Amino acid sequence: MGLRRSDRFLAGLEEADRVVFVSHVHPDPDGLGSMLGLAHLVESKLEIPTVLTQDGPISRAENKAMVDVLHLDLVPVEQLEWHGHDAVVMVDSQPKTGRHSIDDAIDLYAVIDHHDTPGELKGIPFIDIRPSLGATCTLVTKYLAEQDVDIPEKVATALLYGIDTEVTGYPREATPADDEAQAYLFPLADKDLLAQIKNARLPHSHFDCLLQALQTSFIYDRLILTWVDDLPQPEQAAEVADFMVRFEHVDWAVCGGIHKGVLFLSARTNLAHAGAGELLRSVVGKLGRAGGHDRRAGGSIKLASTKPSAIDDLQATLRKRLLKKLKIDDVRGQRLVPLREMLQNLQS
Ligand SMILES: [Mn+2]
Repeated sequence: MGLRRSDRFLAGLEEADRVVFVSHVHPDPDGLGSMLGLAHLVESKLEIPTVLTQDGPISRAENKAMVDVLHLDLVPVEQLEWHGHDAVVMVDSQPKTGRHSIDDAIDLYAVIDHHDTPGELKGIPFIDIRPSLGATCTLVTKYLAEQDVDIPEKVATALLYGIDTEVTGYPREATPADDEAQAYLFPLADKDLLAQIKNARLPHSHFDCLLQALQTSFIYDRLILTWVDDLPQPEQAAEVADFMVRFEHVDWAVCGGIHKGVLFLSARTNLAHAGAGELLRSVVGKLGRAGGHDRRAGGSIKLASTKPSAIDDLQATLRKRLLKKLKIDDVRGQRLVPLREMLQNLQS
């Protein structure tokens, strides 16, 4: 019988003194859950110490709640003291995709991911990338099941939430493997903690941002495009796009917003096989970076200037490219909420 992938993954780690897990910036539940699950696998099977890192701030309310409620122990990646015999495992992302702040010179032992966006993988001993899967946590759950490792409540809860957040849209970006993993984890997870995470309390800024988003949304045929001046946190662009794509008259929602001198973009579609990641990547082009999945994509552009006129120009460029890619005529957009209604609301 041939070696299973989880056997090969573990075999390559036997000589390591420590296994360091890294993921992408703006850590999300799939990345956090995958790190936690693999760390549990390594500790159970090899008894080698592990470190979970955090790349940049965790900003979305639910993600912060996940870290608090599950007491995740994360070391800021910039504070980590690297040792010679560290084995470094990257999850839910690929090297040199502009999504990490770790030094590109650090050698990786493994990349375990499910993104369409290709990274630089040359020389990496262990690679398991399955873009068909809804979540990296699904792949990690398979490893744990294959190795017959008991999954503690905390780990099961994190993995289940990681998968849950990746397969919520419609049409679902899930395979039977994602459903199997969820069914496997469900009895093991703490459902109360899960509910606490999903219903995390939201800051005032969240509602300010939503109001602005409603007031600045324009419809172009099957696309709704939203610009937000001040994103309270980068991931709110995705939250806005998730909200807007449910509008019954559109197939695509794109939201762009600015946070600390960077324009963050998020795209969502309700069309199957839309290649959203690749579409956004070609819209952004050399202006910045972008990528993602079939129906969900994200990107960012460092602003050369934060002058309103420069931002207007950039938005116009992106809008033109987007409309062209989606084969929509570049005509004046229609406001989601007409100005007249906004004024009436203010007066009532
Ligand atoms: Mn993921």
